[in-house]
Amino acid sequence: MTPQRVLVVIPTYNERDALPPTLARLRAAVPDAHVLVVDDASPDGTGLLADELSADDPVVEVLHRAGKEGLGPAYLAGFRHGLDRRFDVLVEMDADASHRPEQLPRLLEAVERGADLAIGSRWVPGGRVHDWPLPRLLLSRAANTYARLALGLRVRDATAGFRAYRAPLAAQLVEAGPASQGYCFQVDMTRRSARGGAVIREVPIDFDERTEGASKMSSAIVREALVKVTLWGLALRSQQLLTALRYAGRLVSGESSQPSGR
Ligand SMILES: Nc1nc2c(ncn2[C@@H]2O[C@H](COP(=O)(O)OP(=O)(O)O)[C@@H](O)[C@H]2O)c(=O)[nH]1
Ligand SMILES: [Mg+2]
Repeated sequence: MTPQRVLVVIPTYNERDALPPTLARLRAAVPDAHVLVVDDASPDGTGLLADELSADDPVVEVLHRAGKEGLGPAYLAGFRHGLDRRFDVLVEMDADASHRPEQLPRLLEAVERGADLAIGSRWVPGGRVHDWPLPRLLLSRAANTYARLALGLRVRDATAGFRAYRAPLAAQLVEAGPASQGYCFQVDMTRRSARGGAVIREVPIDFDERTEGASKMSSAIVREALVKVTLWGLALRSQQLLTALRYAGRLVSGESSQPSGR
């Protein structure tokens, strides 16, 4: 099998202190992977710092965006960049080392074994979260339970942000465009991948609380997720209802067109 060309897309917003150690760990753990930092004009100068890191390392590139537009648009822009350059696998990874770069090979192996989407999962056996405050743990569990129920997903960690997409699936998702700005982008991508029949594998990972910088999670992000997941769930249920009604209608008309035998 020919080695896969891998692009790790790292979105950044004010990650000046977190990015350099994460990048160093990633380069050491998976030296063949290329890296694209997607920075939304971070006021703390993360973009400039990323340019400096990129100048010292030919496999590191930086995509500068005009302003903070959210995680979804940043990832889709990064994927587009990678697809144009014919990468085989597009990886999502946070800048704050919450995702251990040393565990990326697990995801790449799952893709190599046939997955279209490998998800680094906190909520399958073997997955762990380290040092997260209780409210964040509860939020993640609640969001995943709601997403699974509302959207009929089998995935245990639909909000996970450590992922590897095979290029054809990434291309489909990029073409469809973003339906979400915040972190529900991850649920959206999971939902669309599952609906399109993609092979999805969850791989257990360790998720570490960040030690540098601050989380960009906000109440607006939670609100968007709640509204969007509910709307997607309602759309799915009405579609299922329509399909059931059509099926029932066909059965009834099929029966009535049968000779009665009398
Ligand atoms: N480019 C870009 N990156 C973002 C944006 N919001 C969050 N990020 C990045 O997405 C990753 C995850 O964000 P983080 O705040 O750590 O989320 P948390 O782990 O759920 O608390 C980090 O690398 C952030 O810098 C955004 O609007 N634009
Ligand atoms: Mg984080």
